Amino acid sequence: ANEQFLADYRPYPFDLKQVALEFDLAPAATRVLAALDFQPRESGADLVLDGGKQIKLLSLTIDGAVPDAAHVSRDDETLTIAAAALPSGPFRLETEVQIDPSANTAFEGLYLSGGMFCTQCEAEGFRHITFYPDRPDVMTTFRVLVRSDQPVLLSNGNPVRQEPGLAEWHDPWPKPSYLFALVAGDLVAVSDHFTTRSGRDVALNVWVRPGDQDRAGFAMESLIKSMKWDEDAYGREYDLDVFNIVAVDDFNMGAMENKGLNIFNSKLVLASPDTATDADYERIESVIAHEYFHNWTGNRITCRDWFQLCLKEGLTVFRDQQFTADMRSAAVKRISDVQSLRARQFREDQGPLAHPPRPDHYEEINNFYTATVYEKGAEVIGMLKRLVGDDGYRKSLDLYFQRHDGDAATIEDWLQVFEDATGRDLTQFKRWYTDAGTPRLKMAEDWGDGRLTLRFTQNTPPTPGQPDKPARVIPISVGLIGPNGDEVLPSQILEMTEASQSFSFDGLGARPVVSALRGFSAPVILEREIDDATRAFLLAHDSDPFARWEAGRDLALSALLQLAQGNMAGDDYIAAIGQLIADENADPAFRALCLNLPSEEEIATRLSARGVVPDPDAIHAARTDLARRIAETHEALLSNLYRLMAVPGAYSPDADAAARRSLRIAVLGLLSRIDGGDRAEVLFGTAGNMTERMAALVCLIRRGRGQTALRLLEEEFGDNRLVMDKWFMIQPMVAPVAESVQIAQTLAKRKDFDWKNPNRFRALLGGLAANHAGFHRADGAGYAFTADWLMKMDRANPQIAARMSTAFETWTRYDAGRREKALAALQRMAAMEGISRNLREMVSRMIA
Ligand code: HT7
Ligand code: ZN
Repeated sequence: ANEQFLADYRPYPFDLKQVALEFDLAPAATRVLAALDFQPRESGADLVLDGGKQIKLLSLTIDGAVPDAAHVSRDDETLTIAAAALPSGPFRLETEVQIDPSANTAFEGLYLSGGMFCTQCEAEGFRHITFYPDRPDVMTTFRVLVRSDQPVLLSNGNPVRQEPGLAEWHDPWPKPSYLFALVAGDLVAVSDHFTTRSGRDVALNVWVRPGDQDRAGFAMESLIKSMKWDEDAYGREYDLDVFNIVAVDDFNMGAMENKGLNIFNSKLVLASPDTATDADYERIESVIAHEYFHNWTGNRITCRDWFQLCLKEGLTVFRDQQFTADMRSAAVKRISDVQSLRARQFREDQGPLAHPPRPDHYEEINNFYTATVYEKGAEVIGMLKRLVGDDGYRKSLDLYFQRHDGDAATIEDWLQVFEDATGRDLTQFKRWYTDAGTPRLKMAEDWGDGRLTLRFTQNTPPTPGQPDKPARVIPISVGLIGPNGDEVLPSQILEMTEASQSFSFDGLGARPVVSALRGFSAPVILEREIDDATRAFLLAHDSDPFARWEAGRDLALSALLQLAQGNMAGDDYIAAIGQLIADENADPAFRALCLNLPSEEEIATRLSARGVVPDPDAIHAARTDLARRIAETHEALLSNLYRLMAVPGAYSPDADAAARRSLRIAVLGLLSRIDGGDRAEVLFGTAGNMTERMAALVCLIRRGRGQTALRLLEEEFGDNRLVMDKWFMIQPMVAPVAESVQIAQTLAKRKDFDWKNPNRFRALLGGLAANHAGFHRADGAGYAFTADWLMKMDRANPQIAARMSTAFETWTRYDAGRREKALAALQRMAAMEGISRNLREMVSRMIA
């Protein structure tokens, strides 16, 4: 194993003063000339450069002279020049290498996507381009010359020269190699400009393939909003003359924040009403913002090493969440973020892949771009803000930018800034960064003589490598509601620091109802003794939208958990939800969130947290049954709402229209359980937007009536990759349990199942994995099918295979029969000859 440890960090023994690169682009034989100006920081150190074995070294000189061959050595991952061959002062290392972008199916380094050259260098892609100290704490300025017959030639920074067949770029901001980017292709731009608050005029371009221009306007609008927001909310201004965004079809993740040249998965740029859903639009807006915000939190201040990844990712996610909250509904955004945290991060934290936001060891860094690093990293910052207050947060961030601009920083630096700006001791708080696992927070109440006492105890179950968990600081936001529904104590933060701690409230007339963990003030699992009547009371009266939604959620879950274990339940929930449906004052998006039942995966997670082995088939049946009963009980109300929420006029992706559609779709989902799918069929045929057509399609497939709609969609959009990705995903995802694997198998045989394209692969395999009962089929067919494809993908693209292997991360919670089959699939992958480091690390952590 090639384990890396945080404790082994040593600074690089050379400063890199500047870099000049020259690219002669050719699909199978690209030449790269690199001139690196080094200055030794200590004497006697060998110069170790990262560089993969697929790089062909053509020449190497030091200050123009070829060193003695005995002083130059290579292994599979590095090139070393012995100290004996190096001058004691500054020197220039020049290399010429040849690489083959056309053979690069891993999409790391320089590769081809649809005939266009592009790069992906985070985390360690630059080492596939040339020999280099490929680590984030080596920062320098880059000058880049590109020769190619492609019409558009882009790199980081500002343009210096543009001629047919040649372009030169200079990036004045020192940066690590992971932020390097180059694009060469037949592209057209949607252009605009932005004037920064100090008056700098910035040219903005969103580059797409010819023909896609009319789907790039929303991305441009989102960019301009992001630039303005970062000035207003954080005082951060853009710092180059140009900001380029390029959309590419083959991309391992969502997008990449390369300095001045962001590269995006085309699904996060291209949108038109007939091809993209409201959720797509919202995601585009937030990812454009996320990558733009990295310019300060990631690029100007980067990470010292990859263990510090959450320094840039947690903070940038937190910032993009704030942005979306400001652009749309803050309450709805918070609820959706918590939903996705629970679905992805809590799931990770409760299984064999649990790790802290700042891990202290890894084998393959690409396996640590996780929900824990990103989403929990953002939650930790939210808690910090709650503890130091809005002013303290602003002061700390100002100090962070002032003190660390140009640095490769650490979590210690980050916390020190908060300590210095606010005077607070964050020693205990740091455990949120270093400890894995989701704390369980128990709350009990004592009442008497007008005094309410809340007794809290915290306990975090062991996670791999961390058996004992000391108590953490937990900010618990609490409000009290009187029996008539009025708030008797507005939200306040209780700061829990001990394993057990009590907080009292005096002078209360009547016993209030406690609204706890308002706004989801800490990423914990709250356990409290509460009956369904109190939950229904909170759902009706809580002034905190998150807590109100949570009460409804708990009510639904309480019913579903009973139903999944064969007991009758659900009447309280059905009655309470009826009141909410009828509440015309409530935001439609909020009502939609309350109407959507918890997913089967979430029900399974809750059951297993209570020590019950989840039965995927029973869970599926329970959820189907409850949805049908809601529809039967409230048919008249729902039908009325379905009509009322129709959005007249031309489609607009704005938050209000999207909110109405989201409620209408939630209602359709319920009504289609009892109308045989008739409304869905009408909507599919008449809707002028992809949001409603997709929602209708889901209902039709669920009713076994999806064939015509699927055929129509294929006829209309067969040559649109992004729509066809949806088409590939939805079928295995919504298919009845007994058919899901077979449907996936049939789809995988199609000519347009271009499996090397990450979006297409994720659509099909991710669609199946999202069908809880289908993936966890008792006969193990879901596991076997997935394992076969992961092994195939691993040979082409290890990053994608490893990421998708997380479908198995919950395998230990199921019954013995399923466990045996899942383990067999994992073992088959582990035994694969030539397995990548990426997949091997994931599989072995899951088996351990
Ligand atoms: N910082 C980036 C993370 C990333 C990535 C992006 C695309 C392809 C491969 C990648 N590896 C790591 C994206 C972000 O978080 O903003
Ligand atoms: Zn990011």
